[in-house]
Parts: sequence; C-alpha cells; structure tokens
Amino acid sequence: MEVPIAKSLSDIYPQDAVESQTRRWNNLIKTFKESYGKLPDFVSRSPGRVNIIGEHIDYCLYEVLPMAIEADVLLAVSVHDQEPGPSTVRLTNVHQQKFESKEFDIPDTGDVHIDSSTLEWTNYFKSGLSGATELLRKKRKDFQQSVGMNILADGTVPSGGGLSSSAAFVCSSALAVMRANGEAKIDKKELVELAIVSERAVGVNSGGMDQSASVFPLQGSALYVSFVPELSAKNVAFPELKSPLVFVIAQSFVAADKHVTAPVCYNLRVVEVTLAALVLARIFGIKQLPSDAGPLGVSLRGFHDAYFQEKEGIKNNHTVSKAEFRDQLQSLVEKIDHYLPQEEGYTRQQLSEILGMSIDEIETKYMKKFPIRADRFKLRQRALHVFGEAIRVLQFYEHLSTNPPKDEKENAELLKALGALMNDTQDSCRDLFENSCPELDELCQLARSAGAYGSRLTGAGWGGCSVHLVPIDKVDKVKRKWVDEYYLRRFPDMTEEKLKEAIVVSKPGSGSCLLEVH
Ligand code: NG1
Ligand code: MG
Repeated sequence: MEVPIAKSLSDIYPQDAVESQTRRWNNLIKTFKESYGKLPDFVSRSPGRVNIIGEHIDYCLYEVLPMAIEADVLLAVSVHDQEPGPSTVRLTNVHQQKFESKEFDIPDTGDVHIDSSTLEWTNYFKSGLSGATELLRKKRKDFQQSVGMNILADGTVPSGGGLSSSAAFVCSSALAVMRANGEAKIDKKELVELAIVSERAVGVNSGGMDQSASVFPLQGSALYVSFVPELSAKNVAFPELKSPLVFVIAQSFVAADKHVTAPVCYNLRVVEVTLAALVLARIFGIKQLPSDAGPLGVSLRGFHDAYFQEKEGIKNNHTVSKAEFRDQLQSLVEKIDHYLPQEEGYTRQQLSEILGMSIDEIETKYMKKFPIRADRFKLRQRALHVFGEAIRVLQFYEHLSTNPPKDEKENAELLKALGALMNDTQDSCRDLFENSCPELDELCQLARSAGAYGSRLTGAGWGGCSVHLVPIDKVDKVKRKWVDEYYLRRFPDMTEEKLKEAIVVSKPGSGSCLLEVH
C-alpha cells in the first residue's frame, strides 16, 4: 500500500475542518514564499494519533487499536538542485517564537549526526532524514547523500501530550526526504519501519504503534496494529451508528514528555515487562526465549507463544483464532496470579537467583541500553496489566466487528460495552501498571460523572492526554465539567487559546500523505 497523494484538503480532513485547514494551508504556502522566495515543491503530512485501547503493550508485541487524529505535522519542502558538495537543509517553523530556525549541512558521506542529548525540535527531522537515507541506500546501490532542502514546518499535535507528536514529526520528515530524493511511490510499511528505527535513534525506544497509526489509517477507521510475525496493520471501520462514536481528547497539562520521565518511568516499564518474560520463561521451564522485536530482544508475547508451543505443541501461535488467543491470555492471567505472587517488586538479588544470572550480567544485558533507576521490579503487576490489556483489545475489536446495531437500544449497549473496556484499561493502568496520575484520574472521574461511556489515559501516561468515548449529546456537558472543575480550578489564569488546545473532539482521521503544490 502506497502513501497517497491527496488531491485536495477534503481528501484528508473531515468536512467540518476543511475551511480552517484551508486557512492554515494558505498561511503555510505564503510563509514559505516569504522565507525562501519560491513556492514549495510539495508538502508532506503525517498525523498524530490517539490510542483508543492497548496501552503499554505494543513493545510487548501485542496488538493495539489506535486511530489517527486530525492534528498533524505539515512540512512544506523545496528541493535544492544538487550542487556538488554538502547539501544544506534549512528548517523554519511557522511557530517562529517557539521553534527557532535551523540550518545544517549533510556531509558528502550522507550521514547525519543527531545529538539526542539536546531536546532539539529539528532532531526529529534529522532522525527521519537518517532513516530515509538508510532506506534509499538499500533501494539504490549508488545512493549516498540526500539532496538539500528548504523546509517550513507547521505542527498542530501538542508535544509531550501522548498524541505522538514525535512520531508524526518523524514520519512526515522521512516521507519528505523520500519524496525529495525522487521516490514517486512510497510504501507505507517501509515508511513505518524506517520511522520506528529512526525514532529509537533519538533516544526513546518506542513500540511502533505511533508510527503505524500515523501512516496507515484510512479516514473513518481505527487501526488494528499487529507486530508479529511482523508489523502489519488493518483498518477497522467503525460501525455505522445512529448516535456516532465521538472520542474526546483532554490534556491533563501535566508534562509527561518521555525525555523527562523516561529514565524513571517509561523505560523502567520496558525493563520490568522484559524481566517478567524472562522470569516466567524460567518458571515454566522454557529453555530459550525466542529473540524478537521487543526493545530488549525478548517480550511477553515471545514468552506467550513459546509457552503454548512447549506446553500444547502449537507450532505457529500466530495462526490461532482470536477466541483461542483470548483463552490463552486468560489462562496466563491465572498462572501469573499463582506463580508470581510477590506484590512488592523483585530485587536484583531475587532476579539473579531466579534467572541463574549474576546481577552484573542482568544489568549489562537489560539495564544499560536505556538508563533506569529502580531497586525493585514489579513483575506481577506489569504482566497482569499486559495480558489483561491484550484481552481487552481483542474484546474491543470484536465489538467493532459485529454487525451494526439495529436500533437505539443496541446502539447504546455497544457504546456502553466499548466504554466499559476503556474504563477497565484505566483501572489497570492506574493500579497495576502505575502510569496514571491524580490529574488523569480526576479527568476520567469528571467525564464519567457527566455522562462519558468510557474514560482513560492515552499514550505513555504519567500526564499528557486522556481519551473519552462520549455520547454526542453529552459532549458539551463533559467539556463544561472539565472547564469548571478541572481547568479553571488548577489553571485559573488559563487563556481561551490554551483552553481550546485542552479539549479536542476527534473523529478517526486519515494517515500520512503527500500534497502537490500548484
Ligand atoms: P506516546 O506517549 O503517545 O508517545 C508511547 C510510545 C508508544 C506506546 C505508548 C504506550 C513512544 C514514541 N511511543 O506513546 O509506542 O508504548 O507510549 O502505549 O515512546
Ligand atoms: Mg511521542
């Protein structure tokens, strides 16, 4: 499947957004002309995403269900004709005051140096550029160095907010570099895979959900993303409903940027779920966990598949039915309950005894790649969340795949069932995975009290965004509740502008695309 070339903005945005997006587009083109004295050759676009359900399980290689949102990153680009010597890249941003312009040369080697110790907005472009350069070298034996470019960026995905601003930027950058170097047809899967590798280069070891949800989606559908046996994505259309599914996204405004919380939180969870896989393999006598795409080389999914292969002779566990897979997960939840009873986290010493490895070996193999600080590792809670969450994703998927409700009553029952799964995810994130925070818990409680069917944090958590499934006739009531009892109370001097950014009603949007500029 190729990245489409949009003929007009109504190919990309929902009808009621076309007018405002046209104004934004005209401003982008005008500002580009002012900055670089000519029209851009093309614009590359990649949206942010909201994860509907399936939290912190993508790097465990379990399926997730995100959707693209309207907010996105637009990169207007003009290509330098290739003069000999280093090619220059100029980057400016429509939000001049926030993101200062940058210029850098791509050396003759074509290699791009990324200093991921600084939180430079252009690092995301550089990571997309280095990923695309690598892919182009694979595709063309003589490819060495990308052409130079003049770029104007306009991003509307709030950063550090759990809506994958980073993935949107990396994907739109990689797409721009591929197009600037003459790739007419760009395969979506190749683009996602290069974006996943690129984003890891800027220091966050993401699972791959964000990049998939930014590139693959078709308008009006959610995306069922699978990571085994390899990355794949399937559009899942929402059923035609009398009262449509409205997802409302609310910012907590608690800064959850993973570059800040990562050493303490996000990457610690990656270590904990990896250790859980290793310990479970040991407990159930699985000699060798298969190495897989997990950020640290093994995953709970890898343990899951190895367990059923060894205990029930299921050679290729990727071919079992969703119902059978769910039963397997349910049986794993019961096993954890019994075999991983320790509530307080496991110490390095205990891990060393269970795994038969020295503490030094465990640290070198699993705690060096991403710096973490912890004395105990809560294997039980993290594994219970992951297996339970994988079950909820399957249940949510099944609800979406049943035939559409035939009357209001069935319609409401479907929305209630979807919402209940989202509420269960929030409870599991709060109590087992411990990646919520009081502000997110409050936003969820307020929304439910005002009529939301389901409310949960979305993205990494520890702040950032929440997502709510709200009956269309309750949206205003939910917004009012938040403004009165959350935003104005916690941020009394919040401007109207900021409030507008706080709450976003989002319909399932379309993924990456290119736009020609005439
Ligand atoms: P956010 O916080 O939206 O960037 C992060 C990861 C995802 C996934 C979610 C938790 C990155 C770039 N993305 O999403 O892969 O693990 O947390 O489900 O780290
Ligand atoms: Mg991100």
